Amino acid sequence: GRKWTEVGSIIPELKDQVILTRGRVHTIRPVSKKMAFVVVRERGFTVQCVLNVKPELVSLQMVKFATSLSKESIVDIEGSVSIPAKPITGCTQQQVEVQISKLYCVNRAMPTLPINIEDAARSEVEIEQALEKGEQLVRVNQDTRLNFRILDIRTPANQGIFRIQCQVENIFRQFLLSEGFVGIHTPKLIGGSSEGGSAVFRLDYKGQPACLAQSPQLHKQMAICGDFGRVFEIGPVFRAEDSFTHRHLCEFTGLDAEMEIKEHYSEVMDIVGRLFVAMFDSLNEKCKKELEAIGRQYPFEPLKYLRKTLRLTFAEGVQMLKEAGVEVDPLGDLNTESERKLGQLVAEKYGTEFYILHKYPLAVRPFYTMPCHDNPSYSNSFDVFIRGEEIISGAQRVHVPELLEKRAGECGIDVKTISTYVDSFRYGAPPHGGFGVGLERVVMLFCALNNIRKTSLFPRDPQRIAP
Ligand code: ATP
Ligand code: AMO
Repeated sequence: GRKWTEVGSIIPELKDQVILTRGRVHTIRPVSKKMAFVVVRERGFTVQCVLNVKPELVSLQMVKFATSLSKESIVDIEGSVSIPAKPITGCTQQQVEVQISKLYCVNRAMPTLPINIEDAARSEVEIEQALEKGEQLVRVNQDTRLNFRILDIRTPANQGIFRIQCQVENIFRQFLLSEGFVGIHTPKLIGGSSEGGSAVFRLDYKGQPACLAQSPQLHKQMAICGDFGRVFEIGPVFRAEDSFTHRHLCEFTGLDAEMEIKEHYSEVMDIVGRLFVAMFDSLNEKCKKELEAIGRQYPFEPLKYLRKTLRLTFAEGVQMLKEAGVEVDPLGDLNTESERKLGQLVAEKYGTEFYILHKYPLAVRPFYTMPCHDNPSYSNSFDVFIRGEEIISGAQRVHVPELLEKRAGECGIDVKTISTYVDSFRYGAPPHGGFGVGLERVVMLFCALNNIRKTSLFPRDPQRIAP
């Protein structure tokens, strides 16, 4: 086969070489009957290509044909690489141009698309400025973007977001494998709710009541009872959320881990801290282009984090809030607003936007959470925050069946619905703990985005089950 060059790889070093590339028609600008510019885009990268009759590279018909092509059509282009007099500001490949010798349309897009990619890729700031100048443009709203998601995800920022998502998953897997964790898969069709209570999708399982798993919680713990020592899972999680927020989905991707604990639940927090520092380092190093693309469309600020992850107790957090004039119930949960506020206070005081808050009040944690041995009003549990929003919940678990039954009862759970789970602790169970990460939240918050729908390829929320 012939050698193909990706648009993102067309660089000044290729000067005078004839290359072959495939991409989409991003824009077409006819200059005269004899000349036209075609910006070709491939996966977020753009290059300016020139059709010019003068050096007799192409015919008049070719120029006419090219200017009739619809945006987003797929074209093959053969041409030589040249260096423009001035950088091409609108393109990612600013220092090069391609002098077209052949152009072939591989597949035509319909002439009028529901979303203009150029408009969809513009930054909010740019849009405001353009509107002030009285420019005609179509502001692409979130619903339109999601309705025509396959067009929306062609923008450079979106291409970046989903490559970052892939890297988050990759680092999660690689890091845990290197720490002796085993990847597992647990059932998503289960007999009872795994997190207790509400927000569960119920369904009929061949005449038996069943649920879509709200987490792999019960089965990842059972895997520990089955002697895997340390396990992780990457899989879908279902939550029948009632309300429409910027950070809740009805289906998301859970990154879960569970491990034996030798002495203290801090062993779990230690893994979390090191895992995420490794992840952020890797994202900053390996996803520079992706972060730049996101920064061109959204107001991105790099995440501030410390080499050694900060841990504060819930009580310390409550105290910090109190000193800042925010009263919260010391034995209740933090609401979204106080979590945000605490995030700001921590960033000011400690210079980090990533931290762990631990020893939560027992009353606000799920039934399987281990109470603190020295003060049963609190629990061996933690949440982890990025920029003041939760990305992880974790805890040591109750591994004593009698206590587990008691706690389930106190939390209003019918023990019969989870009897096989409770029974798995009757055959000898090691102390253990773990955590669950929301993948879409990590990407949303690392990239400083304001809505979780931006980090889900085809989001499912209380109002959306298509596309
Ligand atoms: P977790 O389930 O681990 O707590 P989460 O981020 O989904 O993760 P929630 O338990 O749903 O958190 O809620 C934490 C806090 O966020 C609640 O105390 C509540 O104040 C706020 N919150 C949760 N859901 C909503 C919602 N739908 N609308 C507004 N605020 C909400
Ligand atoms: P939790 O319910 O806190 O804990 O969920 C773990 C993490 O998943 C993310 N998350 C969500 N993301 C998008 N949409 C939602 N509706 C949503 N709900 C939660 C958050 C949250 O931190 N079994 C425990 C984990 C454990 O203890 O191991 C659990 O499910 O980032």
